[in-house]
Amino acid sequence: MEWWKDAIIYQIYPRSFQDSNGDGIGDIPGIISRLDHLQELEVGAIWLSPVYPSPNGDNGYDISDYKNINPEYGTLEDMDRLILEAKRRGIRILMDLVINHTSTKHEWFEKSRRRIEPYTDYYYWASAKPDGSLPNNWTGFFGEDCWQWDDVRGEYYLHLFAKTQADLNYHCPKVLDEVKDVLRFWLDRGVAGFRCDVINLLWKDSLEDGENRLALTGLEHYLSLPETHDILRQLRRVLDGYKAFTVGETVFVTPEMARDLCGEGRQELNMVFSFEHMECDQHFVKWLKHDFHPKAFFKCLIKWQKELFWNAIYLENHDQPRSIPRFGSDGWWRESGKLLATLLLTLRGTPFIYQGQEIGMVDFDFDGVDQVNDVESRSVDRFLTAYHVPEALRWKIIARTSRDNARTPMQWDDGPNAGFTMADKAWLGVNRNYHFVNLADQENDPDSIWNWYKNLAKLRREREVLRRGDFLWLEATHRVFVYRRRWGAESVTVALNFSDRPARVGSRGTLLRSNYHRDGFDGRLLPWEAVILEDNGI
Ligand code: TEU
Ligand code: CA
Repeated sequence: MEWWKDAIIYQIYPRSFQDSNGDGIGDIPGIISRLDHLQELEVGAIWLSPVYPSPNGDNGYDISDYKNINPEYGTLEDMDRLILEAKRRGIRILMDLVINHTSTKHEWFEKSRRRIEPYTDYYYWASAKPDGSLPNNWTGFFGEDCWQWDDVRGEYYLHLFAKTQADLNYHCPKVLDEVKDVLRFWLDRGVAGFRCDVINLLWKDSLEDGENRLALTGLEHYLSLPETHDILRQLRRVLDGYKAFTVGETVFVTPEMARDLCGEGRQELNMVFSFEHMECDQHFVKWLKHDFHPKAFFKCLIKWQKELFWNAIYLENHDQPRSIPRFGSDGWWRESGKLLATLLLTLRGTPFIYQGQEIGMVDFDFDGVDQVNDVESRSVDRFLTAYHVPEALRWKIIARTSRDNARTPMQWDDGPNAGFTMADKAWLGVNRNYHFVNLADQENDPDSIWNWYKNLAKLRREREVLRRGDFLWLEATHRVFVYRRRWGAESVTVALNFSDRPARVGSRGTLLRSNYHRDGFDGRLLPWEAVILEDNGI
């Protein structure tokens, strides 16, 4: 079986993981110094959010040089050392491949805006409509329009994300050649594969107006088009030479679209990050949240478990608020943190753990928007201000949805700045709760969230059924989720109580794990209890 079907993958947001030189910014030597932590968690691969040179308009998702390392994070030699040191611990490195757009500081863009060949058409350039309005009516992912005027070129360029992130034009064949070159550059250095940023948006079929939508007008002109599939198959040919792995970040995909992107035999991606389960607590757009209803969440997970043979499983990443306040309960922090760990590590697919999740880190404790760095949050704040939304409401919306909730520095111990940096101040506020949410404390506590993650990682390694077994749901009510994994003669049932009240389930079996101290299981679950049962005689 492919390594990635057995592995747990860990996502690092380098800026916030570990600072080694006291400038308040996480870096590659810092990551190297923490590899033992990841080895203890039995991590098989690390997905590194972007470490390339970048003016940090979107913290690395705006790349200005694909073949180098951001000096804030280190050097190419540091990167080589990371690859080597990780390998010594059985850990592979996955790079973030951001090829829908580049930074407007990239040399390609600088040349394109001056019409220097062969770069002239590397981006989507267009002039205003005859009436002087923007080239089309599309709207961008960060809540604002997606055309920016460039004085040098005398035209507008397309940016689906921030205005410093110009979309690459794959109608120009040279662009794909450049990307293939980038792949080879990193694969030759020993990386094992890539997480591919917004990879289902690459191809724009035309720049015509889109049908008006509440959000993302224009979507039908670029969402998972056939030419994007062609591009992915071409990239696969390069990747195959290295037996490399890819997971695509794919927005707005249905299970059907996902199967076309990562189904066996498609020769495109190995798996995708789908978003549907992350959208079940929102109306239309992520800024309009409603209460979390576990049942809708379970139904969505079941649908994806059934419809896709294999996929990426995740509850957190650098774009989403933390999972405990969102799907669990602050009041039952430890129990619900362990319950969510149980869900993540017992569904079928490759689990992704996001830094800090393994110690139950929660959302930021900022007081106002001036403490927020996230380009998306700032854009949304401008948008809401333009619509005269009062400040208190704006802050409420942003505090609940900001991507910075997941980007505060990793909480290693209860020393200054949680052991993240020796500087007086970290680049982004450290959560004051680090005095009681930190790794060092949890290492000494057998009942900690950290030890629960370790314990389940071990169970997953020991029990093939948890990795390869098929998935069958047994109960999905407004608060209880029960499912079975089966592999040959092995059968294991997982029962989860997503509520502050005791619950009953129909399943029985020999207790393998509970996030409470108990000897046997009679069908009664305590608040936020998670149990794993060995099924007898099925
Ligand atoms: O994210 C793409 C994406 O669609 C969202 O998750 C996005 O962060 C936003 O919340 C949409 O409302 C990827 C990266 O993960 C993200 O960090 C980048 O900002 C984005 O692409 C642009 O590269
Ligand atoms: Ca540093």
